[in-house]
Amino acid sequence: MGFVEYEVKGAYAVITINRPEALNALNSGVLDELNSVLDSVDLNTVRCLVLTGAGEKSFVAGADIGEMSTLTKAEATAFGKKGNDVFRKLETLPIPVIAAVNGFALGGGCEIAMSCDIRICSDTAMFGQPETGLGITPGFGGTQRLARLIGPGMAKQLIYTARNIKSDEAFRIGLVNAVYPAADLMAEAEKMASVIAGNAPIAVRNCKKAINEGLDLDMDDAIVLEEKLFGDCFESWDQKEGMANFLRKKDDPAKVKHVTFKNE
Ligand code: CO8
Repeated sequence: MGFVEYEVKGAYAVITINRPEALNALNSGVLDELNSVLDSVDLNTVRCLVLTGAGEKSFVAGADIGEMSTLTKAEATAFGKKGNDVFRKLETLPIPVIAAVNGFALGGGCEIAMSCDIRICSDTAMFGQPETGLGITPGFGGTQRLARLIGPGMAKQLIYTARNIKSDEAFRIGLVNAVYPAADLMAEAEKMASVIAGNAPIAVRNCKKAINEGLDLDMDDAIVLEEKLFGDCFESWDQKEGMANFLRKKDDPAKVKHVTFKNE
């Protein structure tokens, strides 16, 4: 493993794309390693992930333009599928993923951030889909996820103009949830990961599933999906103890305690 670092920090873990000499651009090697790292996450112990880029300048500056430049149509389609498969694995991982965008998030970099559940960024971050300036379309899900996240009108404007935007504009249009001074970004991301990891893991997973899968359904079916995932929580120790703890607190405030959820 050289292009992707994986560090477990208790109940959450940090994945770092580590190719700073190319601003963490995604070549086949990076995508293969990221795929392996995602497969290796121990979902019994790790309850949330943070994804970031190595170095101070870039999160991910896109797919590797050198590698793409000589591809045939068939090879380009296959490369697009390779990236899409990894990004979809990230998006559908049972546990939440926070993108800590610490610099350039261009092309495939913006697309991988959009495959995460939550995006926060440094005040130095820059987002964009520069592909039409390179003679291609976004190919790792950008046309789909950007339109879903910020609406088709704004997504079309950004993609057709290939204009990069700074962190304040990314915040204003809802592409990121929060902007922090660069020096504080990782601490803030890890603080959020720790909070998420402290909540009932089965409930958090079911929320992710309900939101992700429900968005592709009409409201009648989406509500049925939520009912099922809600009901499933009632087979968990975490639900029984979480609610019992609340009731104990009501009886006697001295009994206040933090529930250490068991993921069972
Ligand atoms: N691919 C390959 N190498 C890159 C990339 C990239 N996307 N971005 C930066 N690098 C390399 C540079 O070539 C340079 O390498 P070297 O030192 O060997 O010359 C090194 O990183 C540092 O980059 P710069 O010297 O350019 O740094 P600057 O600070 O001057 O500029 C920028 C930083 C503005 C980020 C600039 O590097 C840049 O514009 N990069 C390209 C950004 C871009 O266009 N990204 C989108 C790529 S297309 C894409 O992601 C499509 C995804 C879907 C693919 C589907 C395939 C079918």
